[in-house]
Amino acid sequence: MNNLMQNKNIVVMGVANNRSIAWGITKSLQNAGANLIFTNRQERSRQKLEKLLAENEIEPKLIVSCDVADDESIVQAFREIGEKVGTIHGVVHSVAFANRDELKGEYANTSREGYLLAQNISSYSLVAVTREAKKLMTEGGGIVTQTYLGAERVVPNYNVMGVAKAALEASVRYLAEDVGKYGIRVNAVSAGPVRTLSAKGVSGFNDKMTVIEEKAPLRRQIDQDQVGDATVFLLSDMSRGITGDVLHVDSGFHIIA
Ligand code: NDP
Ligand code: N5H
Repeated sequence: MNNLMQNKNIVVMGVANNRSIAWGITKSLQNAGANLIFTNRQERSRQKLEKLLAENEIEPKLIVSCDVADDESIVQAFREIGEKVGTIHGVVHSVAFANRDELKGEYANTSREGYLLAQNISSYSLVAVTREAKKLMTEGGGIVTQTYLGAERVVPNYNVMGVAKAALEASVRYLAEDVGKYGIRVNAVSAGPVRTLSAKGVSGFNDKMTVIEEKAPLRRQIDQDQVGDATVFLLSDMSRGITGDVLHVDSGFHIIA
């Protein structure tokens, strides 16, 4: 246990099950003494989350429903958090979505609808969330989102999601400039491949895992806990001089040509 996040109210968005990156982050936040507030889209995820919290003896401050595709749902979720919790000190944005059939083959085949869907859920949502969260972050704090190397390089099959993550990373920089004057920092963690529900069944995932063990400087996979600890660092005062940045938690894979 460390006290990095003692007395800090942190909103975690995107726990679907025990494999979720947001669950790794939850465990790290709990270890750092944070008070936790959760948002879910699906009722099924809420039930999974409640079970996980009980099993791990974590007492959440609040769980609210939030569909990031819907502005009113985001406004309502943060309104409820404001009413029931008051000031918040951080947000973990760990949500993304693209049509599975557009996460393979040629990127040029992406439909207009599929392109906008990926941008909407995976990138624009951070803008809308930051706007609402900012109102409750009256003592400053941190916002951290999750990205992937496919934003910077062409990674086969990542396709429309790579373009959405590129927009997300650019958004991190523009948002960081907007909210820096209020003492709020915005950063992203760029994780290596982690076997989660989202990753299940997507083409080429296993190959990406194998190549990390072969080529990354650390020659080993990363896991949810490593992403969790790095995310807590970016939320905490330890990173008080860092904003608008992307921190790679990928065993160093991104530095290799
Ligand atoms: P999970 O499947 O565990 O989590 C994805 C989450 O996105 C789910 O909790 C889901 O909520 C949520 N979500 C999707 N659409 C919406 C919506 N409209 N409104 C609210 N929530 C929504 O997968 P991961 O943990 O892998 O993904 C988390 C983040 O990490 C994503 O941004 C992903 O791109 C990123 N990432 C993942 C990597 C990996 O290898 N797994 C690598 C690098 C980055 P619900 O369950 O309620 O549907
Ligand atoms: C190069 C790769 C492998 C290929 C691309 C994978 C991209 C995955 C990201 C998105 C988020 C996956 C996705 O939207 C799946 C959905 O179409 C279907 N799944 C669901 O609906 C489940 C039930 C719910 C919970 O999922 C969501 N998202 O709501 C990238 C990999 C090496 C790394 C990776 C997997 C990156 C990433 O961004 O997740």
